[in-house]
Amino acid sequence: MSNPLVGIVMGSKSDDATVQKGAAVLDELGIPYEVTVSSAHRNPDRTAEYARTAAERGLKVLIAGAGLAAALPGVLAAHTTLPIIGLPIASGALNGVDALYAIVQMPPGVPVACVGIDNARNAAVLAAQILALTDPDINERVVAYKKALSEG
Ligand code: RP5
Repeated sequence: MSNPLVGIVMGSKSDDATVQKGAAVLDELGIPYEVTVSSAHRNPDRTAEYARTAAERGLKVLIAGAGLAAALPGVLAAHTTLPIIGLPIASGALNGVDALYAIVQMPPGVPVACVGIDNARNAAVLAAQILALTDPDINERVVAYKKALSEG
């Protein structure tokens, strides 16, 4: 795969099955990506370093999947100005509602986008749409993807 444009980060290996549904969409759209497991709580230094170096490594947008007290998207956003797409993952007693609230309720000035619980596919499509703004080839593939949706 050529240089990754999308960085997919997840808080735990246990998030992988959900996150991979987004990776499959990026594959379908021919968008290079990298996948990393790094928890905001268990690996705070590594997670910050990942975000701090993401732009210089050529990444353009980050997808961050996490469950429970899902700090990962917000912590990444604290260390980079790249757009972050938060993906709340269903797990634990609150089944993803906790993660949804944690991700969506960022303080003013430090936003992260947020897709629905377990909706990794939408996280990938949104990432593709962001990349499509400046990449005509990706734009063409996104337009074709949307056209296929409209044709059912
Ligand atoms: C979060 O806690 C992870 O994103 C995961 O969704 C959840 C549970 O993690 P594990 O206990 O399965 O590692 O940090």
